[in-house]
Amino acid sequence: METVEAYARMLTIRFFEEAIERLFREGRIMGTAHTCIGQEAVAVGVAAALEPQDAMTTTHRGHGHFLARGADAGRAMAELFGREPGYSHGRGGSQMMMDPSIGFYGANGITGGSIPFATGLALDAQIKRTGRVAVCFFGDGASNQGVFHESLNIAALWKLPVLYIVENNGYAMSTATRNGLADPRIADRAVAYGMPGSTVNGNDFFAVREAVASFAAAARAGRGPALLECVTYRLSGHSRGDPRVYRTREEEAAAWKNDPILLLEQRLKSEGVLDDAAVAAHRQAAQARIDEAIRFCETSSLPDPASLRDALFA
Ligand SMILES: Cc1ncc(C[n+]2csc(CCOP(=O)(O)OP(=O)(O)O)c2C)c(N)n1
Ligand SMILES: [Mg+2]
Repeated sequence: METVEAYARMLTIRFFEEAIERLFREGRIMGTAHTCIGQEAVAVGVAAALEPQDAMTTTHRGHGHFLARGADAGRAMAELFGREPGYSHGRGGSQMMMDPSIGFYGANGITGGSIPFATGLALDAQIKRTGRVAVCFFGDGASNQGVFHESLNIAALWKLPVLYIVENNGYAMSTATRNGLADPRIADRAVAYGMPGSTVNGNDFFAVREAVASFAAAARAGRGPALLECVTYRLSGHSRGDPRVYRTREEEAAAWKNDPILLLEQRLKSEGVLDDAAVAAHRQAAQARIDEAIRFCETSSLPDPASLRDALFA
């Protein structure tokens, strides 16, 4: 993915998430959602380093990963609106989106739930020799789940082509990482399984893309899995309506200074890739894509009640 395209995708994610938060406040969408404002460079940095045949799984905070992978913003938003064109025909909502045609094997409401899925996808790739690499996202909180350790062990043992991307965004719900992790350096856990692990600035698109490209090349060459820790900050609340009483507004203001979109804009401007007018035009175009997505949702039909029992397996 070209850098300017990556920048445009980060803007789409940002404005998508801001729109979702606004639509909830206005009572125009139901349920809940976990937005990823502040974490866009992780999503796009990872997606930019992958090949079309690669596979991705995500978490409860997955809109950004899905859009980074190439999902249609209108159809993703339609899922939140409960409309028929949504990725799960409006039946699932925020945490139930997938599209295997773009190598996206789903969000997951179970903390850590995406980790074994990606491990299984990597086993499939290894057995069938497809050259595919599987990538999963999960949070700092999820890295304490037993399934994290089970998955990394088997993936290392069998040299599976899977990349474990932990988004260390400072919090698991209201628990700050300093209160939830015995050792805050999550990447160091890779040592226990004899796989490479490293930590990058997750707000730096280039750092993320470079690290993933190198780990993906090794995995594709049969050298097995890796653990990449992307240190970032969840500028959003945990989920809809989070009053954020567990941290100060001063802390948030400091974190906004490291907004990954601003950092990328500064870099692209300093390198002469974009000027102020181009930045404004990109921002306007991304906002127009989101406004169009909302219009699409509001004019789309709701699922037919007669189809209520379709795709039920219980
Ligand atoms: C198995 C399980 N336990 C608890 C929860 C409730 N829960 C939802 S999100 C979350 C925190 C996850 O934190 P982290 O992994 O850091 O991801 P982040 O929300 O920061 O993206 C928890 C505990 C859950 N969904 N699933
Ligand atoms: Mg977290």
